[in-house]
Amino acid sequence: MSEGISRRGAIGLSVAAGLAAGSARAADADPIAVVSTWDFGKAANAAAVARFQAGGSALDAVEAGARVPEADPTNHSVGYGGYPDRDGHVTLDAIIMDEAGGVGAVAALEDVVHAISVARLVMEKTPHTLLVGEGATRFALAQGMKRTRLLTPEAEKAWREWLKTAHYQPVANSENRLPGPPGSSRNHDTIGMLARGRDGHLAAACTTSGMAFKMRGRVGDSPQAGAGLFLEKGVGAAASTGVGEEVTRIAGTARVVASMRAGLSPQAACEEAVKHIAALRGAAIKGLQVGFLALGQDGRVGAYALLPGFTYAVTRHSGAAEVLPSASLFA
Ligand code: SD4
Repeated sequence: MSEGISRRGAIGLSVAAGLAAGSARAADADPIAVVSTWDFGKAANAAAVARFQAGGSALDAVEAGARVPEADPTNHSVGYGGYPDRDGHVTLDAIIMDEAGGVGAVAALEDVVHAISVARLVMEKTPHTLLVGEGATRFALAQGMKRTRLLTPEAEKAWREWLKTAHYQPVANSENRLPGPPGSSRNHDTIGMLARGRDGHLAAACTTSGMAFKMRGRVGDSPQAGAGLFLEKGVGAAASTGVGEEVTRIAGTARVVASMRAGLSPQAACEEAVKHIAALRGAAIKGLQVGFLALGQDGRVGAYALLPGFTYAVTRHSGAAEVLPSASLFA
């Protein structure tokens, strides 16, 4: 009997959801396809949307998008051209997630450019969710990926300059400090990317070389499910950027998604997580940046940061794109 009641309830709900989705579709013939962190997310989003338009899945789209900054030698905190750790090794962190609980990640990966593709292979070809260091590189090479020296002459020069003082201090919004024209940033950072197909299917990816001049072996939030990236079918997805330790402490993106599951909008969920970090850490986070970006199952977007300066790129299925400033807790 109770089974019958709940089944009727479920049918009622799905009809209501179907009607709501129908009117939302009519109101929005060109829904948001991809959102990603920072100004340079726009170029990555374009590649993701091209993949959607070619018939690719949301997972294909985020992989294609994340590969754009990975391959860009002028981008100093993702992939090729990333700034090294304090010992001069470029080490990459990446994660990809799908709706079926699929998670693949790599941490401290060396000598392979496309960490996001290695992460996808971890998800699809192994029984594991995360491979690190030498084992991750060996796996990537065994899967046919090319060995590449990731330390570019420019990144090596910056590292040698840094060695003179060896002062480690994360700089807020270094991602968007462009000495050249937009798109030629010297210090781009992590890309977190959340995609939603026209069919409503979600996928998410994050890839980074982490904090410049980090301790050897340091892994940030980015490749950790629930810290730098999280996705839950029927709820939405979230990505983070900034000082990864502050995100990891609170399982930041798992928290954002849990808030959305509890009924908060993507915007309110990002705000709640940022405020929680501030309340928890007080003076310890002075001058540090953390930003969250969220995409609801219904296509709504939220973003919020500790400090001004966090930006995110929003691209629709038609390819129409904009870069928006996130609101922040502190001025
Ligand atoms: C990390 N969260 O490794 C990354 C870095 C980042 O914007 O996102 N910077 O801590």
